[in-house]
Amino acid sequence: MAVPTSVGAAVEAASARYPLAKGFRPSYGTAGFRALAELLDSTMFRCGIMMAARAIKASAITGICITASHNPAPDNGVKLVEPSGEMLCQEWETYANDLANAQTDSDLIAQVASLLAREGIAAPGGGIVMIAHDTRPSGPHLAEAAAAGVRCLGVEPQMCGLLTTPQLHWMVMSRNRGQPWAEADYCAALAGAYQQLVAGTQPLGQTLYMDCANGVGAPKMAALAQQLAGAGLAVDLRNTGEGVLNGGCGSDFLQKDRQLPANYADVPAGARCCAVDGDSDRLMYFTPLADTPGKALLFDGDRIACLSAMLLRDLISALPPGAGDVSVGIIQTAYANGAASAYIRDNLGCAVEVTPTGVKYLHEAAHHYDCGVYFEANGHGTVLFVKDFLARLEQLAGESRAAADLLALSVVINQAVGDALSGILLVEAALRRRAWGLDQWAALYTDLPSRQLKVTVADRTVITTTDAETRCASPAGLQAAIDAAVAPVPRGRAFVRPSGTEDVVRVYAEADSQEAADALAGAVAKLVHAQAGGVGPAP
Ligand code: NG1
Ligand code: ZN
Repeated sequence: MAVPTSVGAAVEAASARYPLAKGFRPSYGTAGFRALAELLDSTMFRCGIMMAARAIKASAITGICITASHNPAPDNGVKLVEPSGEMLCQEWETYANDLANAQTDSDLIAQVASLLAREGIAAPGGGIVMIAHDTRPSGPHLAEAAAAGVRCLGVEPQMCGLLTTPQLHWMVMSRNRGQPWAEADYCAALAGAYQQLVAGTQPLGQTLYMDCANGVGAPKMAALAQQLAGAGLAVDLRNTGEGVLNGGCGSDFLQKDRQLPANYADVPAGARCCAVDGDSDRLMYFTPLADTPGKALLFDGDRIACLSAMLLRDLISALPPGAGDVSVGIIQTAYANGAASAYIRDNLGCAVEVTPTGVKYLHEAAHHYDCGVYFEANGHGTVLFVKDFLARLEQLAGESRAAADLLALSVVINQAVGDALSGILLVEAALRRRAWGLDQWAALYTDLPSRQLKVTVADRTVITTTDAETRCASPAGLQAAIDAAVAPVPRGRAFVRPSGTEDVVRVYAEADSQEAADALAGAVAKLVHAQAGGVGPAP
């Protein structure tokens, strides 16, 4: 397989500047590649080559976002954007791994040749790759490495600078659809649709305290908030970059520690607060607890899913008969709290579907419904509308406020990927339309106490799972042992799976009391350590 001479020469010339770090074996995980930033030059360069090929193949625009999301500041990573604005399709993940792991320049050229041949790409050129990064100091340099890769295929890299991950996805989606796609268009579209959704309702009246995780969400929410002036949404931005990215703040910190983030000491108990992660694709709401200072009551992705489903149900039930049947599905992972799943099934009467962890699976499943709501418990998710349903709504929008509002909802909530900024507008609109405070939202159901633990093992791939990761297929005997540990625990549930983003096995347990959940998680962690090659002392 011969690679076009110009491509081979360009790869060879540029690759020397972005060598594979010694001993580094990148692996495309749950959401792209992630590692210490200093290891990633070659990975970015090679992702640039691949996303250029993806753009040529589709005669369209693709995207590369340099971010390690909620990971610590010294890490970085990459999220890759399809022409549709969605995450890279799974068939191309293999190319990403093959390219990223090529050991020498000639291996790399051979891998590029093989990709081009398999995809039937005969000539370089065509398409655009949009490249953005989050606030990590390593971002601009790694974006340049990606751009160098893009140029090897004669494709134009477009440097977009600082963006949230979902903004880049939205821009790629909109641009390929021939719609206004600039960052200012994003703000205008979201703000305009939000105003439609809340028209005629009273502002909630209190300030929303937003923890920006010291990341890109801070400047981007500030820009969006300007467009929202007059819409009755007052936002007080905290952790806007003065501290460490994702350090002692952000949605991941809140979910894990259920502690108030840094710089919230003055925020009154009961106040409406939210937190995003380093690249603003995860969202948690929370409030300072009055009786346990320093602690927060969380409104996680499950609860956001419930609120979204309620808003959808309200609007769909108000549609005129011409709208026909509308299917609504809620997609969750095994990490969804059992109380949330029960509430959705029993009280909202919506279908609940469980997929493996990773938004790519949830996103795909959400396409099975006219309206597919998906949220991971960690706050990553969105609401997808199928095209045919949107077309029906457009026909009805002139005569039906509910149809117009559903259309507005499809604009407020990012149709490309989970988006914390658009999620904030969704939650705010849903609460405001019901004139609800956090109390009513909290009262929907009570979370079952849960506990997550990590176990380090020599090789986490010895653990394989089935049934959307709820059961362990190997090592033999582990699932039977977990079943035995769960059986006596009232409302007990537990599962284990290898992480796709960290070199650990994750353990999840829930039960009817915190003590029981902690004990069950501890017991299951011990089983994993004993039966799957635990490293270091037993948990
Ligand atoms: P892993 O490390 O595969 O569990 C974590 C999250 C996912 C997802 C990815 C990508 C949990 C338990 N897992 O994946 O939900 O968000 O990171 O960021 O929260
Ligand atoms: Zn993120």
